[in-house]
Amino acid sequence: MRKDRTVYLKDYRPTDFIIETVDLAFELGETLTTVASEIRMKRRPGAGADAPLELVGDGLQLAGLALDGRPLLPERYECTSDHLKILDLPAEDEFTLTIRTHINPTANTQLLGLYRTNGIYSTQCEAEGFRRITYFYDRPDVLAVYSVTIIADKARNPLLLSNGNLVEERDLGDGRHMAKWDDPFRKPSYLFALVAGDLAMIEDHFTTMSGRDVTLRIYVEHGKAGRAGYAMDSLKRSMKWDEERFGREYDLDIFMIVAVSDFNMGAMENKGLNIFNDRLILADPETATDDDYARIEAVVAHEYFHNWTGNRITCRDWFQLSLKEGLTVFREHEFSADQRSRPVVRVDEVKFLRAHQFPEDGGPLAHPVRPTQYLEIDNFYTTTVYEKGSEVSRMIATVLGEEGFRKGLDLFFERHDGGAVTIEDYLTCFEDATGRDLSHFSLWYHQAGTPLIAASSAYDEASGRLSLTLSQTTPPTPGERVKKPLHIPLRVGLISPNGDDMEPSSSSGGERTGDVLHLTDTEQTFVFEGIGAAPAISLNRDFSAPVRVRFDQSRENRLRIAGAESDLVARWDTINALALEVLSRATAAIQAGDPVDTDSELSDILIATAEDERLEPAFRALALTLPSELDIGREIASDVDPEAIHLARNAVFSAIASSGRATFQRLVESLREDGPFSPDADSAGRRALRNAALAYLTVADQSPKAADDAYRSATNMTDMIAALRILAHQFPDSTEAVEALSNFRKRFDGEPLVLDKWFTVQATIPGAKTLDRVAELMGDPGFDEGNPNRVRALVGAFATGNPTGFNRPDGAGFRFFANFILATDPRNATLTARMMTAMRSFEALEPGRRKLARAEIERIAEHEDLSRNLRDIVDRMLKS
Ligand code: B3K
Ligand code: ZN
Repeated sequence: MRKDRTVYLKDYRPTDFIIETVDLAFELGETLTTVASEIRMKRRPGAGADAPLELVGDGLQLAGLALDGRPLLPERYECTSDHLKILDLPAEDEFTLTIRTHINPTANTQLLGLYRTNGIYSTQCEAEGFRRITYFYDRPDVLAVYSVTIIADKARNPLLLSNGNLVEERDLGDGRHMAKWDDPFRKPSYLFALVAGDLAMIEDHFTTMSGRDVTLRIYVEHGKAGRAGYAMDSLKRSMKWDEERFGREYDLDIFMIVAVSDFNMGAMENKGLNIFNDRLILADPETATDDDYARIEAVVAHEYFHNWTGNRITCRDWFQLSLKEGLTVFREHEFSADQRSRPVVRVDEVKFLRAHQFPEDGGPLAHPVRPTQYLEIDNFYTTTVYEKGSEVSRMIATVLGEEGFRKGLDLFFERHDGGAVTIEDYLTCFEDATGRDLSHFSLWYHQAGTPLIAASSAYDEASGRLSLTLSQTTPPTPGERVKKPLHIPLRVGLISPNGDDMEPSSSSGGERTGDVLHLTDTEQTFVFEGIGAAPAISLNRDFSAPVRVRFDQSRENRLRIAGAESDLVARWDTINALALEVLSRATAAIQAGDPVDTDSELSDILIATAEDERLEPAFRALALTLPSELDIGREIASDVDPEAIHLARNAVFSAIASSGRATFQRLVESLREDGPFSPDADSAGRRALRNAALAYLTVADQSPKAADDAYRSATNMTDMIAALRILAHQFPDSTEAVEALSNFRKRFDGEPLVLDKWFTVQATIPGAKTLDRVAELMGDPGFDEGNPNRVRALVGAFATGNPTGFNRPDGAGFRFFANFILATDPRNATLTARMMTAMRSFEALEPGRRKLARAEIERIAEHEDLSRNLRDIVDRMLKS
């Protein structure tokens, strides 16, 4: 029997001892690092006088233990690699505990705790990595002031970094040197960081709103400093924006970012010393795409914003994770919207939420934004906690209005600075600041599942009255069958026959604030008076609530929204929904062996939108981009046949390509890149539109020529990879594709981040043959199975971005993937557990594939020695 280690929210209780200060001393050695941790602590008033001190470890080796400087006798403590229990501690007085541990950073392939790869020592402690360094109260509600001394060989590690301010630096005369860092801000252990090694650096400065000078440094591999400029620029803009928008000022004298190449996720907000995956720092026009630039800007901002939402105010326990992550994603989204085009940024967020969070919420891994139990907290860094959590904060802002939201957040910062708090504490601030009762609203944090809103309307011309009936249901999720109605703020637009917005003279049936309808019951009918003509009704403008909407409005009304809606998010959404309908119907026709109706009305809207110069290019590109095969699969939702979807999408795509050929050619020619590259959003939008048109043009011509020309003449990575993708995906066997792929490989040899794009382009070539290619690419000298970026770019992209290849009807894709997961799990469990979620929607597949997929998941589950991370995911996937 495996031991059940499930952690429950209801079991939360504070620690028996309070930690005041922690002095850490690291003697860095590649295979043997000694950590001395001197913890000043005292018994918490009210804790039992004889309660023992219980600290956690993970795979540790104890090398010494002393109380107030005197070694502890073995009968006073119990110690295993993951537990240290000390008895007979003073009832009242303060005492100092000194713990020495031995760790091996080179053997640490999990990339959690302190690890050394590529000659660089770095750390990742969130959520539970600090316990891989020393025995500690490794939980977010234990806040302490840290000082860190690092000793290491000077030639190999000229750089010694930790949190806070550098207070001492000294040569030790024996080839080693030391540095001491003090962080004056109390923090939890998950925000601890250390970096040592030899890196290049760029430096800049920022003057805060109160006039303090902050030194900004970004450390990268030697030779890459020229690619850190955009990240630095993003950092300065983030600092400024947070002052202006939320009144938040930076608090230390120095802010550092280190880019490392082996990193399990995107980045980490350690106090004063952010550590980043290098793909989210390094960018120049020749190696990074517009999407890379946008991601870098967003993640640099996100980690910086954590300094207030996460670091100054942290979580009481990990169940509150969305308190920092949801809110910080919301701040990041608002930043991106202010830096770029607001509607385009919002559409991208909606696409992401639907592609990742909705399936999570509708599948076996569904959980509330604030879960109540977990087996492995690392598996809860999910799109539900992050992105849905952000949408919940956005809805609070919609319910309270911008001013009310700001007041509530100001109160949150004032009241809880320096604290470790809960989501209830967060909500109470908004209630106290505005007087609004959010108790019903708070259900968004506790109930899982994506609500479905069904709408119907009736208009009476004689009275000018419009009735809109809205009902809500939330499908059952694991462990929660019965759902309650939520408070859903829905923005609504009424659009007149000539395309203008219509204002009702009055309304009834429920609360309405401006254009927001507050749906709070299972069913409500809102009645609007003074409506002069039959309106088209645009529901959930700006995607004001993370819900699905079913509204069988006339096609005529929907075309009106698609052509004239002033809210561009809703306009895009309607165009996208029309496309999804056509594509789903086409798929059914393919399955039935019937002719496909490619729908000329859809082509007309797409082409007209692409041509409409009143709209910004980035929006036109979004409208022109057909839903992906994965999007169509999610729309169909059950008995999904990826092959039929692929054929259907190609048929519709070709029809649009032929009817719009002239438009596409014009766009490709007129949007040709001239002048020096600029990563700004407008320029990126033009490139996006041109590349979307290029994909259609090559299909219309049934020739790779235009893409081949584009590949050869590309002057930046965005255009180059777009052309390469068209060649490889649409003409995989052409000489042009083969040559371009080999040219790209040679040209970017020694550029791992660029080769990742080359891996991904090939891993996502549709069709059964791609599996062999993926297996072969794992032997490419540029592939490294120990590097998470490489693994995600090749194997991850195959599993998540290649529906026909991965879901091969013979199950070979699943088998290959399961073998890979089993082989990689012992090396890096965070990575395998995360990758495994690629199969979470297997129940939606048609019966043949579903059975094969299940068999592979079961084969994984049968292994006794899976990591806890992977065990948790596969068991939950099979349980429902
Ligand atoms: N807080 C980190 C994520 C840590 C993930 C641990 N498994 C990055 C972020 O969300 O900003
Ligand atoms: Zn975050």
